[in-house]
Amino acid sequence: MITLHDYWRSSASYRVRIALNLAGLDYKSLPVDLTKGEQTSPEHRALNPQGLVPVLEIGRQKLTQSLAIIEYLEEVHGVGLLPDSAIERAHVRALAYAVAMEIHPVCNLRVAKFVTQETGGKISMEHWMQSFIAPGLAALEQMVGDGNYCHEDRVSLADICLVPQLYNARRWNVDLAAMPKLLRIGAHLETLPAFKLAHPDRFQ
Ligand SMILES: N[C@@H](CCC(=O)N[C@@H](CS)C(=O)NCC(=O)O)C(=O)O
Repeated sequence: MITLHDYWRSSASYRVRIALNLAGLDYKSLPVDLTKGEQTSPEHRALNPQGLVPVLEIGRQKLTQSLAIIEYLEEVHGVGLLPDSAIERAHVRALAYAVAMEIHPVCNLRVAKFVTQETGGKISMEHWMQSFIAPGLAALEQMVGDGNYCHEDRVSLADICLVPQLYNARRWNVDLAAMPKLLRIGAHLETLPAFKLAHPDRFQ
């Protein structure tokens, strides 16, 4: 039995949903409502002391941190999300980290809320999000390949990070017009069943 504690709009949860689908694993989604602060409840902190989603329960194991979870799935189920050569793996990880370790943490709910509250609303949530997502994705635009995937011709860890970040960018009305490569890759990935099945609209 595999259980994913997630939230429909959470990018990190969305990544893990895609990876579970790519691995062909059945799982049950247990929603943690971030808008109600359920991630800080004692029950959730018992699963993840960081008070974050996602948490993946596999039997008695509790896994946290989306990229660690995805690499676990990769190692155990051989999904093929990382290229064979060390240099290419480093590149794919760099693309993934550009999203997951640069853009995403600054735009986390608790960070954005703190800024809005501490500035008495002078910095709006949307302005904050746009200020970090737009330049972060503009940099990524220069790092990805010219095809239908972030790297070469197959789904990688980088694609799993890109699609949720594009979804999030649209949510905050980020202007993506100057990022044709990311838009093309995103449009292609969204046609793939593993990505479609993981879409937030299906978990709302
Ligand atoms: N680095 C973590 C980030 C997890 C994370 O930031 N989750 C967000 C949702 S995308 C969350 O639970 N936020 C709750 C909050 O900020 O209070 C991962 O990749 O799993």
